[in-house]
Amino acid sequence: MKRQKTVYEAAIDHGFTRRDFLKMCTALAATLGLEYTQSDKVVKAMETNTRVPVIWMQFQDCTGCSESFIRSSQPKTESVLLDMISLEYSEVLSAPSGFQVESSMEQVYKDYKGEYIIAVEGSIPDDDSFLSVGGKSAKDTFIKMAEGAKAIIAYGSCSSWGGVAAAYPNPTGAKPITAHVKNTPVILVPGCPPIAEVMTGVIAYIITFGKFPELDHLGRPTSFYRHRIHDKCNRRAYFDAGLFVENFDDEGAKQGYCLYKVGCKGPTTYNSCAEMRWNGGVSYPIQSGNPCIGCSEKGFWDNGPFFERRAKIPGTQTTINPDEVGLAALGLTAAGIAVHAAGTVVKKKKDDKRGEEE
Ligand code: FSX
Ligand code: SF4
Ligand code: F3S
Repeated sequence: MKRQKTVYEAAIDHGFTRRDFLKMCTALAATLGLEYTQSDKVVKAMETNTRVPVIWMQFQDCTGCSESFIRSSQPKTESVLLDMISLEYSEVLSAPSGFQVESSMEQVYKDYKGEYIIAVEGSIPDDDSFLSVGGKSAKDTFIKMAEGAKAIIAYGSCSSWGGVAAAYPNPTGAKPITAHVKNTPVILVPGCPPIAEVMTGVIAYIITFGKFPELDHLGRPTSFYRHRIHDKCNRRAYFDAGLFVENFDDEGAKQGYCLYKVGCKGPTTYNSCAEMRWNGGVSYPIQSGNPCIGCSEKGFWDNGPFFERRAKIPGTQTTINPDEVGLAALGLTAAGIAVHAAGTVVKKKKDDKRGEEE
């Protein structure tokens, strides 16, 4: 088996100083949710761990996941791509193309069997005639590469759940990649696309610690998917006060009121948008005036219609009625909060149940 450079060696080769390297490790420790004092763990790992060969496969997708990934601000994409991993195959980022790049995939399979990681975006069609890459069935290539991989990262809602291609009537018979994986561990990083820093954070964690971060019952990293958008939403005070946008151009919209009545799915969507935000922390859909459409949830394309108020929060049977909660604003504050709190308890129970059912 060929030896890859350590992350530290690669960083020095790419012109980093020791000081730059230590700074990178401290920042990375913060992204991984470690205490400042634990950054020496990251330094040690980066000095000894060799770069991991990565094969980035694309199936039925829109390339939005790659587009998101290359915009990561912490860890910076270039540091992930140049120092932590050795990206051996990517339709978007590899310099070679055609048979040349297809043969590098074959080479990785031979040289690093059991060691390489596969990152996947896109779903896989049941019928081979819908997708071939390099003249071969994409499904067969994936199955073979998956068997030789150490781990698989499913980036995006398409590879995690089926995504847009699997939306009704699912003409290609699209399935999530887990339908074709037998024994290799898979981590799901859903979102259409996922947040850049979540994407790089997950891969950085795996490379630093040589294992997956803690996963929830659906296989998603808990550190990024443990909260509903609604739990951390910047408009949440308006929900609790019963102040809602009724139409996109009304006074409530100008005031930044809650978007529940114009279809927000934040109450049933698990993702880090409200905490981490997008584009290096600048904003996220709700902050920018658009309801959450639940893009990280299973089957979200069919969970519509988008932008229409939901009679009740689906899948949870929560009995919160925004009109009743609205009474809180007229003086029934305590009662309103009680209604809401009860709703949240019900939601929590149902969520726990949801996990058992799925
Ligand atoms: Fe799917 Fe990735 Fe949506 Fe696109 O490629 S998760 S369609 S944003 O980006 O696979
Ligand atoms: Fe935020 Fe949507 Fe919840 Fe309103 S319903 S508080 S906009 S997540
Ligand atoms: Fe998607 Fe909702 Fe975040 S639509 S990007 S999960 S706010």
